[in-house]
Amino acid sequence: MQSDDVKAKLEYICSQFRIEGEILVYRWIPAGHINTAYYVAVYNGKEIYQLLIQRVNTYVFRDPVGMMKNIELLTEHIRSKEPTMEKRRRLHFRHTEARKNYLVLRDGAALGPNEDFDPLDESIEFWRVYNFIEYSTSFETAEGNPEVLRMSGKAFGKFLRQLEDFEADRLIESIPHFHDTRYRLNHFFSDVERDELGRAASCEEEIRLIERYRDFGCTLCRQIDDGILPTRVTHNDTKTNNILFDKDNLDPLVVIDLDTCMPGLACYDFGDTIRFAACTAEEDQPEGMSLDLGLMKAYTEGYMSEAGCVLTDAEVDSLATGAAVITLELASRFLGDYLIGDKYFRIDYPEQNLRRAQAQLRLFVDMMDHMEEMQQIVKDSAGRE
Ligand code: ADP
Ligand code: GN1
Ligand code: MG
Repeated sequence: MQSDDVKAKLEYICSQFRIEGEILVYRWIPAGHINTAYYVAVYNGKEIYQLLIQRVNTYVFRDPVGMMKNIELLTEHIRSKEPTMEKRRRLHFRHTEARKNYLVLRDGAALGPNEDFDPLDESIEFWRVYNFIEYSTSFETAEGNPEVLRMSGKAFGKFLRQLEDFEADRLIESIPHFHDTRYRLNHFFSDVERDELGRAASCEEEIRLIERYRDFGCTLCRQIDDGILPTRVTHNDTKTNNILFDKDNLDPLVVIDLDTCMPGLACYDFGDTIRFAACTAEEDQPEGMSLDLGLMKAYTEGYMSEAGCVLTDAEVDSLATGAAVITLELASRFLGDYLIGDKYFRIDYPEQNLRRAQAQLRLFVDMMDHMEEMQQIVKDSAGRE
């Protein structure tokens, strides 16, 4: 889109959300692989409003209305735990005239409040608007800083605790089978079999590695089947760029990107931050990628200080395995997307999904090589016999 078109579209969206005034500044926020976010500052002659305006990816989220209902319920629940919470510690969604916390456009024009739409229709756009959290930062990598991990552990540990008493059946599954690793791996191998773009030959080594660990990848699914691991409301996308921290002192202000909150495993939430931030390279950088046990220790200590009182013994025992399994699962998702032509994850260059998969596989192998040390870190931080 041309920049004038973007500004005009953002202005139209603001008007639909009953936000009056002129847009002083706007900029695209390049973080995240799924949605498209803009920072927008609006001046109404008296005050400046800072907003986050986001287009939800409806190829990924096929029931965006149900997902927005989930987010409303979750943010209300979290607010009810801390009613005096300052504004910059909570997400507050704007509503349209029809009192919806989202806006659907078809060919650029607003749909009526009860008009149906097909999320896969390319003329459809699904938008939402919420408060931009000022003076905050988030981390694309932890830059080797254990404090970033410790504070992230606290943030996601507290998030788990705050949702402990939330009745999971009030939520829809915003992405069915999201962290069902057995399903993910089956899906991956059927994409390999179809090989619709003839790309499988260029990544045989990676496919073989995933095949070798296919059974290990199903470990936690079996533990759910056997009633060993409970499911609970989890975030399911616990990267450090999904926490907003105070710019000065790393105080975690708010956990964001609640799109994937639904019933899941605590160990996947734990493990996903380890995968993303307790490592030595970026997500698409296989060169030099390994696990950083020092950063993992900092995260585990922070996480346990908040979530330790909630987790069962079996959940504690599953944390280190969760890190390895979620890393393998994501490798299969990146590689699967590469095989089908990069339809799911946004890419900045042609082979990015392949490189992302290679980096995750390196990290996975390194985690498997250090599994005992990882388990020891969890044991020490949990302080349980
Ligand atoms: P995605 O699903 O694409 O990852 P996010 O909701 O995580 O989208 O938003 C992308 C990025 O935008 C975040 O990583 C964060 O840097 C920034 N961001 C999102 N929400 C806010 C907010 N309310 N205030 C400030 N920055 C935000
Ligand atoms: C996506 O949207 P974002 O960038 O926070 C993905 C996660 C992956 C992650 C890998 C809805 O998260 O599952 O772990 O990329 N989100 C969705 O970086 O699929
Ligand atoms: Mg995000």
